[in-house]
Amino acid sequence: MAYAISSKEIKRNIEEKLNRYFGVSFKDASKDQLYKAVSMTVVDILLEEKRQFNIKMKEQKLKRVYYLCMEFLVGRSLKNNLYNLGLVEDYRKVLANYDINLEDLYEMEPDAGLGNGGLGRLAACFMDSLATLNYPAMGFSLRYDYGLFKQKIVDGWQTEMPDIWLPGGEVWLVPRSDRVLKVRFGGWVTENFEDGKLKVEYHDDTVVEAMPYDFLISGADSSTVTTLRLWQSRSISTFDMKSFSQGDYAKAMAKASEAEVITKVLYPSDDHSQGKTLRLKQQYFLVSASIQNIVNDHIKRYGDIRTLPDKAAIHINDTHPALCIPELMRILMDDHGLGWDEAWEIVNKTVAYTNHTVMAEALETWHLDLVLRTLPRIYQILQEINKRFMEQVWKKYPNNWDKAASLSLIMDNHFRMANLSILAGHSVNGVSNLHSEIIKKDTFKDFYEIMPEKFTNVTNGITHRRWVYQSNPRLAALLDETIGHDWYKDASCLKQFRKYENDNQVLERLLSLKEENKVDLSNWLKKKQNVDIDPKTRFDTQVKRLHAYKRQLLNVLKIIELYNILVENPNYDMTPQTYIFGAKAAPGYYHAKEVIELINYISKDISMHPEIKKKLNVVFIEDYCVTSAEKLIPASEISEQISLAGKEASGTSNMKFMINGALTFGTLDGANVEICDAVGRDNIYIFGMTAKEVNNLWRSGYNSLQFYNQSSSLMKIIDRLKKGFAGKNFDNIVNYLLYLGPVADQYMCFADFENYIHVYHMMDNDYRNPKEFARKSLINISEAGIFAGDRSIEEYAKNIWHLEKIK
Ligand code: 26W
Repeated sequence: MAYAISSKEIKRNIEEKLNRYFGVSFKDASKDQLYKAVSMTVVDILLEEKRQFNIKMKEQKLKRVYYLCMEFLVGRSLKNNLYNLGLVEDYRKVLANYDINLEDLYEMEPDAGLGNGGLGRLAACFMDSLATLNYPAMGFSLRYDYGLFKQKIVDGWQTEMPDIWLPGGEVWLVPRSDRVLKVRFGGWVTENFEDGKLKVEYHDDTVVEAMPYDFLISGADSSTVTTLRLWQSRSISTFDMKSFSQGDYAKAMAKASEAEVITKVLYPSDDHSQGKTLRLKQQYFLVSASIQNIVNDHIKRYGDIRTLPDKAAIHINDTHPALCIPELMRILMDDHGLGWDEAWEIVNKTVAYTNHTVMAEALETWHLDLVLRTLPRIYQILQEINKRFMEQVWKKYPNNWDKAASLSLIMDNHFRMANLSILAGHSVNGVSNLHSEIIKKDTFKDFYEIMPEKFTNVTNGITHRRWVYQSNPRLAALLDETIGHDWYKDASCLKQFRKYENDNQVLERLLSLKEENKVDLSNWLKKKQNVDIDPKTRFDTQVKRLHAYKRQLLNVLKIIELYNILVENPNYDMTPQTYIFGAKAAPGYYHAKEVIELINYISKDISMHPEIKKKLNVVFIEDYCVTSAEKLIPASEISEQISLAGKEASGTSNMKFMINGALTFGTLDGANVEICDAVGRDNIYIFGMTAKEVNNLWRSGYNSLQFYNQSSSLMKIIDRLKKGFAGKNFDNIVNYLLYLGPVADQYMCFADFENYIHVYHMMDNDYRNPKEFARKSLINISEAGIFAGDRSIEEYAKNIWHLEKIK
């Protein structure tokens, strides 16, 4: 049901915003002003819905989930909100009267890029599902001034520019100066007992203000609005007047900037915990403000802190917000006078944790000294948690130093945040079946042994409304025509599409709509990067963060193999194909940047050889982000998901491609395994080692030369890398691939290469039969329903958070 508002009102509302904020009429307004004015009217609608929602919440007194995450990769909001409110056509008509195209206004909006990749986009998809399914929920994160950097490719090399999103993104943020809180850092603490009660005093600490901004997220056809509260850090004493009067301007500003820097910028790395003070401050700032907020609200609503677990589920999305555990302990004990055991039980019943990575270097740890200096009270509490836990462990496993070492919250003078999260919470989940098994049997096996009841799985999901309905309107229309519109709210209905797997007309439609999407993508790319791609070629896409474990390099090896074949034999009979890459590398990740450079140089080399380009093209999409994903995915035919088995926790772009009818070309890793189960081996291209085989090979010793010496293809590829592309050689990458050493290929590209090429030829063969390929594509769409975020959220709500829907 659409939100009830007349065209007249819409027009009047926009006019009023234009007039009030920009002093212009429809006629004179710039596109940017129009985008902002239109967005402001949408925010007003959301605020009205929010008000109604608050009234219902007050009456129904339901338990809520509070979703804590350092990242929310929201992307654009105007289009999404208009769709969710059912107001697209109404707004379109009003604007058309003034010759304004709604699509042009969408393009004015900067992405809210407050996340690195999968983790952050998942959080954003989940907000959509929570609102759509009418679950009481609130998200908490930081209001970074700069989101994930903008990527500029300069002579093939990634450079980073600040992502200045706020001038255009600010319209979505509702400042809440009525809810400002304070967060303390540094100094030292004393503990005294007064009248048998613990009294903790802080000395020489620095107090920073947390100013909330509410990002309102609408549900699809639902009156529920989910608030994503973003905290901004501010100095309390903004200005040191004395220093200023004495002419010391830098000092006058110093205090303020020290506070403000906390939420200045998102850390651009998702592969490495670097142990930086500022990052620790960011994490504590988020959790301290959020937990205070949660506790204050609870006391206001229910009066008794002891009932917190009945009314609040606190979810920590990966370990980044894990300090909410000692922070909640601190508030319960120091501010509310609870004893340790009572406080610990409340924490345990309230907190749940999702793990999103098993990569050792990404599992966060914090140096004890750093925590002591930055958060002295939190340090004491963490030490106490560990002491009590270790006593239990020692009792259970007397003199077993191995168990003690693997379970302890402290190792090598570092707090281990994953161990803390598992111990303190009541639930730990992985994000795909395979990943959850690896967590139990390998990564955290000693925890699983003593607390198996905590471990569970919730396979990731995506919001199919944004990723199909909004971004692939042609496919959405075909689905509506064939199976009706129910799939929009219930993705399991997509199964009905399977009925058409032998319907020639529907298969034709699928093929032609993909072609039209490919033409759209080609035009967009021409405009964006002045690059030509031929929509008549096969579009084969790999878009994700650049990481050695995701093996973009393996894809490149395949491309070089094809390149070599074409150089040797220009008449080689081959399906014309375009390889599309999009990837940002962490700024300090040199190898990843070299892979980006290699892709760009291959692309350049090919553009100098038109006879090759006709059959084999490579493009690198600069600055891959949510908005470019929305254009790329509906136009893709092959989805490359080729991580080394056992390394990708789930993947979520694999689901987005699948539901848009692309066929997965991948390893048995993360959610690929479940995609394979859903569509059957005939409708997916699986290659490479299983996770078990990977472990065996690694343990027995991977020697790249063994594979190299047996493969003339690999030899030629290495020769080509040495010779170079467009005049540049890639010796570092040769060394990486060939030799075991500090920069050797621990992700074993060579071991999977032969099978990758073998399966490539099978896929290519199938592709030559368009009808058959379209049938496989249809089956992928039909079976994608289980990868809807709505399904994931129903599982979290039922099994982990124990929520009821708002009536
Ligand atoms: C401390 C640095 C850091 C920052 C971010 C370490 C790890 C992260 C994230 C947890 C990495 C991440 O985004 N993981 C991805 O999460 C997705 C959602 O569950 C999964 O689909 C991906 O497989 C996983 O890589």
